[in-house]
Amino acid sequence: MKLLPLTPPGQTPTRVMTIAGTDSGGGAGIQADLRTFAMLGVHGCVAVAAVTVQNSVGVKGFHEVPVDIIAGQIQVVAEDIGIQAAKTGMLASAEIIGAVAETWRGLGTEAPLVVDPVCASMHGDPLLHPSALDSVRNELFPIASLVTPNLDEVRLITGIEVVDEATQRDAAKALHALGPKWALVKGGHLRTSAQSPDLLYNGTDFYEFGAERIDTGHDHGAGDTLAAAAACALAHGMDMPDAVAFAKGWVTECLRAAYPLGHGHGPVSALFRLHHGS
Ligand code: PXL
Repeated sequence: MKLLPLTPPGQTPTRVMTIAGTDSGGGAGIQADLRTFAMLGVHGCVAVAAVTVQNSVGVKGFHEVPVDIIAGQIQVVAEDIGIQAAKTGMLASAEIIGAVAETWRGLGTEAPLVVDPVCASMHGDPLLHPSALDSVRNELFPIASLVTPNLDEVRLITGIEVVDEATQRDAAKALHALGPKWALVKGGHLRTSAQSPDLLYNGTDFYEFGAERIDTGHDHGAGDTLAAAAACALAHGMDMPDAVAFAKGWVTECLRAAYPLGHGHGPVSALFRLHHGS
C-alpha cells in the first residue's frame, strides 16, 4: 500500500495527539495508537484520560485521570509542540468528555479531530459510563471532524440498529445530525457480504469503502488503529474520503498481520510495516 510521506531524519515530523486510555496488555488504546503513529512516521503526543487494567482476556478495571491533568496534557503540548491532528478514544466519563471538549474548543485550532466514541471493549467490558452518552452526543460530536463508531456504538448513540445498507445510511444521517463534519459507519460487523463496506457521509454525499474481509480471531485495537491512521492522514493534509480510504487500507494490513497474544484476543499489528522495507 502507498504510505504517508516520511520526514527526513533530524527534521521535526508531523505531530498527532491521542487523547485516550492506556491498555496494560499493549493491544488497544494509546498503545495501538502510538504504534500506528510511529509506523506512519508521525510523532505521537499523548493525553492519558484513563488507565485500564487489562490483558488479552478482558478489562479488569480502570482508573480515571483527574480532568485538570487531562486538560493540562492537551494544553501544554498544543501550545509548545503543536499538533496537526488529534484523535479521541476511551474517555470514560461525562466529566472527562466535558473537559476534553472545553480544552479543545479553547485551543481555537483548525486541526482535525477524529472521535472514536469508545463505549466498551470487544469483550463487552464497559469503558464509558452509560450516563456519558449525552456528553458524547452534545459535547464531543459537535467538535469532531470525523466520528468512527462501530455498530454497537451506533446503536447506543443513535438508537439505530444497523442491519443492512438502508439502516447504515439512516445511521450515518443520524450521526451527522449530531454535529460532526463527517460520520463513518463501519460495516465490519455487518455480515451481509464478503466485503465489509464502511459508509462515510458529510451531510450531502455518501462514500462507500469496501475492503477485503480478514477473518482473524485477533482484532483487538482495530477500531483504534483505523481512527489513528485517519488522524495521521488528515494531519498530512489529505481530504476526508482519501484519509478514510488510507486508514481502511492500513487497518486491513494490520489485521492481516495480527498475532496471538496471551489466552484471549491478540492485537492487530502495525508492525507489519517493518517487514515491508518501505
Ligand atoms: O478498542 C477500544 C479500546 C480503546 N481504548 C482502550 C481499550 C479498548 C478496548 O479494550 O482498552 C483503553
